[in-house]
Amino acid sequence: LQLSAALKDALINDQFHLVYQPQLNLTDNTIVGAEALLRWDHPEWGAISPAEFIPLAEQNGLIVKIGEWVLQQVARQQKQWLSKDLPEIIVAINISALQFHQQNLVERISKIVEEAGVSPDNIEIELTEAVALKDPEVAGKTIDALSQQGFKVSIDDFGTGYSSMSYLKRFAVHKLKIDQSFIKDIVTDIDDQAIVTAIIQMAHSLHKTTIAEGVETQEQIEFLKLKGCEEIQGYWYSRPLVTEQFEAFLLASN
Ligand code: G
Ligand code: G
Ligand code: MN
Ligand code: NA
Repeated sequence: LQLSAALKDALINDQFHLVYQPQLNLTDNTIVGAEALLRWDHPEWGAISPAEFIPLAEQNGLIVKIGEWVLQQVARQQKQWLSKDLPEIIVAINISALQFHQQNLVERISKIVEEAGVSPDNIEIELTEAVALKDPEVAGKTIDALSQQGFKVSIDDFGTGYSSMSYLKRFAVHKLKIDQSFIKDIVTDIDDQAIVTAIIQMAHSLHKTTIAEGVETQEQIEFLKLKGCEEIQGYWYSRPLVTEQFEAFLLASN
């Protein structure tokens, strides 16, 4: 309860910041994008994990304001990077269930991006399978509307939800993010190998790309390359970085 109450002050008192985890294209070894991840530094309690506070923010409804703050930060950041002549990249943000199912979501986030003066083309919206499938008909319309506005849409933690494969065919989803639980033991576990191979093949049949999450070793990369996975994200390439570090990373990788 204390934590939930403190969340209300966190936005006002500027206790949130974003870190950016770079994403690598395996085909040409260039940086393609980054995932923006939220961090909360409480003045007394220190760093609190989003795994802990996001569910609370979902419960008390603050996640909508927080999610809009995240998008605004990302869009402003991209505008700044462009004016500094840094390479243009796609930044992915996580959208929670409550925010996704909000009325006028598409208008609201389009407005935030427009006000920042950037194009939706460089913003990727990550939805979990649970979010996308809660009400597939409604979700499908929202996904298609986002896509029509120019946003990219990806399915996060793919493979962990109850996926009905038919929705993937119908929705304007661009990318599947293969959950890190399947990647962890991929070099030795033949079941994980089978699952990841199937996900990549299915994604390709449906004209979608794949990114593997939680990649930590070169051996994992070799397997993923062999199977045609396009992109990776994980500690092997980079941990999530604060803005200044990320800018340096961006410059160094070009
Ligand atoms: O970055 P980290 O591993 O600590 O993130 C833990 C969890 O919190 C992940 O599931 C991640 O998707 C989620 N998360 C991180 N940042 C955000 C955010 O800005 N919004 C939402 N809704 N979830 C986030
Ligand atoms: O649920 P989502 O995929 O949005 O969460 C991503 C989370 O995974 C972040 O909290 C991030 O810190 C974490 N993460 C990113 N790369 C790695 C990795 O290589 N290994 C592990 N164990 N965690 C990672
Ligand atoms: Mn994510
Ligand atoms: Na994930």
